[in-house]
This record gives sequence, C-alpha cells and structure tokens, in this order.
Amino acid sequence: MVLSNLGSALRNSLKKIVNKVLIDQKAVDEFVNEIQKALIVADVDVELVFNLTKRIKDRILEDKGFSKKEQIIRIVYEELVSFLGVGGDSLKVSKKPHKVLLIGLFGSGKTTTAGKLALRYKKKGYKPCLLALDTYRAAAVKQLKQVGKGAGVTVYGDDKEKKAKKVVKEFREDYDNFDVVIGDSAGRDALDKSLVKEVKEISKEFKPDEVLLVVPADIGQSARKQVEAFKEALSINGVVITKLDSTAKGGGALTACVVSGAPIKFIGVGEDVKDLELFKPQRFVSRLLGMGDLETLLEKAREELDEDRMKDLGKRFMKGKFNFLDLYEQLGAVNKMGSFSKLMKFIPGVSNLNLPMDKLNLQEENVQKFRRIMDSMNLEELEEPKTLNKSRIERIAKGSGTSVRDVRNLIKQYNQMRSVMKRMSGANLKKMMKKLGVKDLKALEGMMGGMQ
Ligand SMILES: Nc1nc2c(ncn2[C@@H]2O[C@H](COP(=O)(O)OP(=O)(O)O)[C@@H](O)[C@H]2O)c(=O)[nH]1
Ligand SMILES: [Mg+2]
Repeated sequence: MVLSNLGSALRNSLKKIVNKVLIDQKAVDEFVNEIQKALIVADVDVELVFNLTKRIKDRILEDKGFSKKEQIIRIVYEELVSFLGVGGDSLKVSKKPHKVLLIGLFGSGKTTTAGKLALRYKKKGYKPCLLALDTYRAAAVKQLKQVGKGAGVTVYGDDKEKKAKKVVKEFREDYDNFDVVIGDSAGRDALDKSLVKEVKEISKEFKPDEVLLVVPADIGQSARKQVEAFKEALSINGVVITKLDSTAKGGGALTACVVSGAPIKFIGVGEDVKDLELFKPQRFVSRLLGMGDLETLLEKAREELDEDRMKDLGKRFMKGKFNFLDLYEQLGAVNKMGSFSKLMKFIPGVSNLNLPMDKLNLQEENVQKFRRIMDSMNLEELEEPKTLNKSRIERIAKGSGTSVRDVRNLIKQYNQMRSVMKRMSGANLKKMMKKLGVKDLKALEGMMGGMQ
C-alpha cells in the first residue's frame, strides 16, 4: 500500500476526532498536531506542512455548524487534494505516432516505467512500441527487450550503436507505424552537462510530444531540487514518481514535485509491469484517507445522533420550553448515547462549564420506564403535559403497566427539569453554575430529581 504509514496515521486521527462527542478547540489542536506529525514523518517539508495544517485548522474553527464531523473530513480531503496539484490527464494520442521520452537519473525507474506505460497504452487499445535510447550502459537494450516482453510490445534497439540520436534515425520508419513510441533514455549519477547535451540531441531528432521526468520517491523532499534542475536545463511536461510502494518518504517526493511546478502524471507503485497509476489527487487522497471507511463511520455517528436536531432540542430544553415529545426524544438519545452526561454536552453553554458530567447519569431503568409511560400518552398529552388530569394519569398508568405513582413521578421530574432549565437559561447559565460551583453539583442533581 502506497504511503501506508501516512495513510493510517491520518485515518486514525480522523477516526479519533469523528468519534469525539465534543469537538472543541483542544480536540482540534490535538488533531492538527497529529496531522502535522504524520506529514513530517512522511518527509513533507515542514513549512509546507505548517501552511497546510494552518489552512485546515482555520477552516475547521471557522465552521460553526454542528455537522462538524463531516466538515472536518471534507476539509482535510479538499486541502490534501489541492496540496497535490492537478495530476495527470488520461492517456491521449493526438497524432500518430505519439512520442513520449522518459528521462531521469540512474536507477530512477525509466526502463521499468517505459514497459508499464506501454502496457497501459496497449490496454487502452493503442499500438505502442519501445525505443531503446540508453546507449550508455551495455545491458540497457537487453533490459528493455525483457521489459517489452513482459508488456507484450515491440522493442527497437541497437546494442552496437553508441549515439542515441542515431538510434532514433535508424528506427524511424519502423516506429512510425505505431500509435505510440516510448523512448527510454540513459541516466547519469547526477544531472550533468553530458546528460543535458544527450537529452537535447535526442529531443532534436526524436521530437517528443511529451517529455516525462522519472523521479524515485525514496529521495523524499530532495525531489524538489532535482525536478527544478531538470526543468531549468530541459523542457519537461510532467513527472513520474516511482517506487512509492517502497518508501515512507513518498509524501515528501509528491509534495516537492508539486512545489517545483511540474505536474505529477503517473506514479509507480510496484516492480510489476502493471504497477503504474495515472496520478489523480482526488483518487489518491480518498484512498489514502480510506474515505469509504470514514463514510461508514460518519453514518454511524449520524445514526446515533442527529446533532442539528439535538442542538435545537438542547436550546428548547435550556429555555424550559419542552414537552413530553421532546423529552421522549431526548431520552431516546440518552439511550443511544449511553449516558445523560454525553447528551448534556450538546446543550449550548453546558460544554464550556467543565462539569463532572459523569455524575449526571440517568439510570437506564428509569429511562425505560419513562419511555413506556410516554408511549401510553396520546398526542395531546405529549404535546401539552398540562392536560394530564387524574383520570388520564390512571389510564396511562394502566396502559403502560406502571403505577399512578410512577406517572406522577415522571410529571414531577418533567416539571423540575423545566424549572431548572428555565432558571439556567441563556446568559444566566454560566453565572448560575459558577454560583453553584462544582461542589454544589449535588444540589443541581437534587433539583433535577432522581436523575442520579
Ligand atoms: N518497488 C518498486 N521498484 C521499482 C519501481 N520502478 C522501478 N523500480 C525498480 O527500480 C530499479 C531501477 O529501475 P530501472 O527501470 O532499471 O531504472 P532506470 O535506470 O531509470 O532505467 C529496478 O530494480 C526496478 O525494479 C516501482 O514503482 N516500485
Ligand atoms: Mg534504464
């Protein structure tokens, strides 16, 4: 798996924040720190990392919505995609033959990529061939012939010829019959004068439609200098980054290429002739983050709690303006979330108070009973608890298999909750909680009647 360490670090951080009930400044800071670390470990330039994570953080904090979890994933996805540039176009052959020249240093993966690229064209229905322009190393022609065999394409090469431009001439009539010709040139240990001269000579004779620079991912960030040097000396149309499967530094190589201004067209993801991908930032990032996986996670979170609805409910609760229908829903959410304290965190204002929320747990038993009682109420009673008179209470007790005392208990608690919430409403909340102090939380629990 390409960049598997980076991918799993990013996925873990996203999962962690998505699973949080409350996404506050601290959670965002922690999340952003983790992302920074993961990118730096993947060899991405520190300054680039800070710029990227600052954008991510600002956007997350800007977003005041309660559907923040979706937003966070979307923001991280979008920022990473734009971080990785535009990517490559799908394979096109504008004229026959379409000529591609691969250049790069020794061992960068030119020959391997030539075979992979030929196979891609072939699979698209084109007729490609390979041209051995590496006259520098003795075994180069033989290697390309082997690669060509693996891809099932014709290879032209002359291991007696020492001048690459002459090889171009020698086989022109042959390769002219193909849809695509891919030239595999020689490398050097570094970009020196002789390499620049050779590539220029080849280009003059071959007249490539596309010059692709092949860069191995294991050089990490230093890909930037390499790409810039090649760009300055020669004209290139794009970059192929190879060996992304076998290094943890791929993040550095990818981002360094983007910064150098050369689009990444393909990525090599293995030694096999099939292991070449068109580089599409969207696809790349969504796989890196495991978007399908995250979607499932989000769905689950959404199922558990519709945050917008809870926020609205929370507000009405705080004003003491809620009826049994709201209470019913609230209790349902308590059930799903496991505790009243988790739920309280969604009520605006409460989350900032740093209360020992675990003390405010509603007992499962009571929740079930209250819900059963409310199940036996009719809509009028649910909407307007004031209409509950003696005979209605008796009917409800019977219908729900509870006692009159239980029903009265629910009504009592409902009224107490309402009056507590009313008193705590709006701006008074903070003041009041301060006055109560954490020590007096018991008093609050008492007021809430049996919530403990
Ligand atoms: N794991 C991995 N190895 C690669 C990839 N591309 C090339 N290689 C290996 O890198 C080495 C050098 O490749 P080669 O094509 O000969 O490089 P050249 O000197 O630029 O022509 C070979 O051992 C290839 O198998 C890739 O995407 N993944
Ligand atoms: Mg080679």
